[in-house]
Amino acid sequence: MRRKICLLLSLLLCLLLFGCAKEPAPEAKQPSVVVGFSQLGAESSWRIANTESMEKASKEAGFGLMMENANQKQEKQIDAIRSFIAYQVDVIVFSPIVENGWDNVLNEAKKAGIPVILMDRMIETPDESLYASYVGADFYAEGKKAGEYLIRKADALGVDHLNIAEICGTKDSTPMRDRKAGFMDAIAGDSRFTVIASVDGDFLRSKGEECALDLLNRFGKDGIDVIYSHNDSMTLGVLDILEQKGIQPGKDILLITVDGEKEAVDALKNGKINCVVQCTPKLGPAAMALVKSLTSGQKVSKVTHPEEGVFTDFDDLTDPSVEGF
Ligand code: GZL
Repeated sequence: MRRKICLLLSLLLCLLLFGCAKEPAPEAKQPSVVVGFSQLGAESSWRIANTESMEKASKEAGFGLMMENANQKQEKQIDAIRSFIAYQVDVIVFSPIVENGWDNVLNEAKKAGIPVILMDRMIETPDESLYASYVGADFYAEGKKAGEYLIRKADALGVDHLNIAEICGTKDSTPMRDRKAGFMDAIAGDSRFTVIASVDGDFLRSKGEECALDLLNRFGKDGIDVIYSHNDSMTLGVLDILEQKGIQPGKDILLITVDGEKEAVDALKNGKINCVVQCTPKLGPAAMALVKSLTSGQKVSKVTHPEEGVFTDFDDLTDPSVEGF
């Protein structure tokens, strides 16, 4: 009897040990392609929407995404690129916060055989082989659209002269350099316009407020007719200050801005902003299409610009196509 019980117990033990052994979990499917993405920060709604676009597009493409946020520090972007090289990602995508200072680290990526895609911002380099492609706005065209709007507005108002204050984005960044250049070239030679100041707002709403206070202290509300601001975040900061001072934005002082975020387009619809030049943050799909081409050994174009428009107070703002991101 004792033998039978022992036999039964051993049988039970075997069942417990081996019967419960599940099939080994299938290896979690590793992505076929891994992208190292160095994002420059989270300074504006535009930047946050851009990050979301990259995350969504990489997921839809089935690519792994290693993202590092540099919080507006170039050295952190350089460190992130070095970590992507060490990890041997398939492609590096990055938005250079400023145009200069990238050649060394991009040469390291080149030596490692990792292609680099510039997204949203350009670099200044004598060696164009350091990057495979640029996908992002034509900032010069955006600045020109802003200037061309102002000419049209001055014609419509029949004014003899307008004092313009410019609030600039991050110093030495591509959007700052080219939005300035496009705007100034558009209004150049028109004697109705005087640019009385160009101040640094670093694309931040808080600095937009500071710039507005500084400009009002220097020139008074009657000394400024137009504020041209390189992005909506700074413009919305300006708008808050003008209203606090009892100044009617869009009427006492014309506001021209770039990006096209919802809050700015809504302010345009409410007559508080006069012109919103579009700059789409939704670059993720185009960036991932470039990744796919590069990892399939296909040639890619050196520059890809998205379609972008402009909304102004001359438009039918009830049209559903007039909307922000
Ligand atoms: C433009 C982008 C700029 C946005 C700002 O493509 O680089 O940076 O205009 C953002 O809102 O901070």
